[in-house]
Amino acid sequence: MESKDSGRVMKILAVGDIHLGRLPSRIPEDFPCQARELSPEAAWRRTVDLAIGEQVAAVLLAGDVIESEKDFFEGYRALKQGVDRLANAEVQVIAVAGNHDVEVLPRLARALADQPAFTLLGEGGKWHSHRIEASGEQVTICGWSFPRRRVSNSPLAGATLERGADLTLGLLHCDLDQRRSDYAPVMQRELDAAGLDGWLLGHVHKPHELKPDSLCGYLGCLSGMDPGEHGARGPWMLTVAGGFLGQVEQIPIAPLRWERLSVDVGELDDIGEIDEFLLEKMKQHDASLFASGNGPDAVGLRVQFTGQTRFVRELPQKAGELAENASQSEISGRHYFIEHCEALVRPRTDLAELATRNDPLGLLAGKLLLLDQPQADPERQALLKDATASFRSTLNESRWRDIESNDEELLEAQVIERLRRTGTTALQTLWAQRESAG
Ligand SMILES: [Mn+2]
Repeated sequence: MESKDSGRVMKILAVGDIHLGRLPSRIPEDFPCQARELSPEAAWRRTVDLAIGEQVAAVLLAGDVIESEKDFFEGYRALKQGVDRLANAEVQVIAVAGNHDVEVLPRLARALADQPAFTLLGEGGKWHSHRIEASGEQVTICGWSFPRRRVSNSPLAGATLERGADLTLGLLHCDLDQRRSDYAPVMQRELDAAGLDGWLLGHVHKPHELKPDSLCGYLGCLSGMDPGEHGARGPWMLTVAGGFLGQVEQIPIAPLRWERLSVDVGELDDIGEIDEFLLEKMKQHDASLFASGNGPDAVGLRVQFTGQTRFVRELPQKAGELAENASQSEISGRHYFIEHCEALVRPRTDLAELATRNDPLGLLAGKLLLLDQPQADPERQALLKDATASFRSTLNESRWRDIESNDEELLEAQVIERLRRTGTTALQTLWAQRESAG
């Protein structure tokens, strides 16, 4: 047995939004793993197992640990069970409250008042720090908790953070680089100016690619709850040696993973073999993702058929069937279901050739070709200008407004992506009609 002091390396496990009390959406009814086994609670149990198994000195929780006050009993029980197990294994738990658990986390802290292993940092919206010592290393954690559900000013405004002589990390639930937000808006330059050695953030569910040399960013949610939260999810293992951060690594232990798979069907010769063709691509994808182990129990897959094919007429219908049946398969002991499937394919005829036709198909092919023209092309510019104006008038989503105000390049990329998608779908339909007409 290794002792906690062996190797002179301190390990810390950092955990983003858990949302205990929530269940993942869109799991098929007859799926072998039920939503409960794929829940944030299951991911939290695995995180506790990992922390104990790896003998970490501390587990950091970056807020939104519990979904809401109405999940108090269930969420509270799951959190407390984990904290008790960690405490018994002499692992400290240091948490800040986010906008979802503004009341419930302080309540837990009071219930655990006799439990020195649990620390709620920054209660009442005041910065506090806490020192962890293990393996001859010292790390100071500076944290701030939401004092109420909505906070529209920066938690760093007017604050002076006291760093230790040792490695000092910030733990904060906030809305990074959003000037106007009710969820503790913070600008990157404020974090940079605070003089700490790194920042571990909660709130946004998509993790950043965190690196030890400039550690700053979102940990991401512990477990993806819907298809929008695709990609690897899990806690982050940090090692500290000689007063410096060593490794910073995401451990993808969430039991459920959402994935997107683009399948080029150009090589498909027989539409009757599409299921086998897709399964083969899924196996390749599985092998490339989970070669090193640590795979999830279940994968919800969003499939997109792409490429140039003879089966422009058949594939959209086939995609619809696959999605409607939530088709399931087992690969390397993992249960897959197809959450969504769509076809964005083109006929084998070149767009340039189609564009010479004097009909709607030719007109559409011409527009799609414009998207690939150089930026300076006046016709391309005119197309994008019209499309941007029409998207702006139809879309009133807040994310669209943010993009509009912040980033012209990103807006243009999104307009192009939308045009390509709607254009390709329309081309599919027109081509299929033409084929049906004989
Ligand atoms: Mn949040």
